[in-house]
Amino acid sequence: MLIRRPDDIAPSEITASDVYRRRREFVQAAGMLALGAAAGAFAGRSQAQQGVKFAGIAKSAFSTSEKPNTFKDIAGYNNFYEFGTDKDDPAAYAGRLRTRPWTVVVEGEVHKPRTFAIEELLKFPLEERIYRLRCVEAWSMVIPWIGFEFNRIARLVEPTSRAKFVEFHTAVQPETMPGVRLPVLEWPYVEGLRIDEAMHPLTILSVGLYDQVLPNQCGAPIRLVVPWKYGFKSGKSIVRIRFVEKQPRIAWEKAAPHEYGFYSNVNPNVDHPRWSQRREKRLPAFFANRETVIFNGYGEQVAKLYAGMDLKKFY
Ligand SMILES: Nc1nc2c(c(=O)[nH]1)N[C@H]1C(S)=C(S)[C@@H](COP(=O)(O)O)O[C@H]1N2
Ligand SMILES: [Mo]
Repeated sequence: MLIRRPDDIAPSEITASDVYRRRREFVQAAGMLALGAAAGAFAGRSQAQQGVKFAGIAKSAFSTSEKPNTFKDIAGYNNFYEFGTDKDDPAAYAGRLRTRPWTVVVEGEVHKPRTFAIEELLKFPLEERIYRLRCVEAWSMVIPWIGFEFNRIARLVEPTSRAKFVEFHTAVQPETMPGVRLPVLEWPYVEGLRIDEAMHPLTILSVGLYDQVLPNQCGAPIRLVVPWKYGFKSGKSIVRIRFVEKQPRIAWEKAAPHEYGFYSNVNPNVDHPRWSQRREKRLPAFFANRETVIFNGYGEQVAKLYAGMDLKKFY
């Protein structure tokens, strides 16, 4: 979801060579990192977790019965701008992400701030949650996540009465992420939820998919998943969670405030300024011929969170 896509920018504003140059800058940045990675030992270490398997994961009643996409689809077509803006950049470059040691700081308006090592988080009772994921760009997938409800963390840190929102800060590793050298978004990528949205049982932190640890390109070692909202609300590679009083300004809102709002609930009745949200392309399909459902089909569980709110205004 580039702020403006080449096809709707007048040729007078941007030339093919600009696009080519930006792409080349990115590839150069990535190439420089590859040399660094080959020279240092960290490349091997960073990949040590990839492919590690889980066993005996409980099934969740919150799963959809729709057929999940293949592992190849899910791990081969990604948005993770820290590794580049093309759909295949994350799979190509995120192998270098260092996922150990990894901690998640939980702080702000809480009685018991705490730093969790990823090893502790992996000991939470994990379940499989098969969810639809609908990107604001109008493609969708069905993904069998492994994870736990975010509210488990919240209960341990005990939010104060002033905690009205939750911020999710994602990792910035300039030495492994070629994308953060370019001003595509403000880094770190910060996302946020209202506290009742965060505490909702459908909101999970995911640590795996299918039977293995999250592939780096999907947000290893831990990422948020909020299935009734557009995909960009689901921040990847989370390092910091802050309970706050004021509604945060999120990464895409800062980049393009007329296009992306804080709530970003999936809604076929509220078009993106540059495209319709009526339909979606369910990968690997080529055409957007599937009707998009309000709240991505989770309305029965979540519509009550927005009772009395004008969803056209709070988009
Ligand atoms: N840190 C970070 N998180 C991110 C993004 C990103 O660029 N950086 N992209 C978002 C978008 S736009 C989508 S659609 C989902 C995609 O998740 P997936 O690649 O696992 O399907 O991740 C979201 N989380
Ligand atoms: Mo997205």
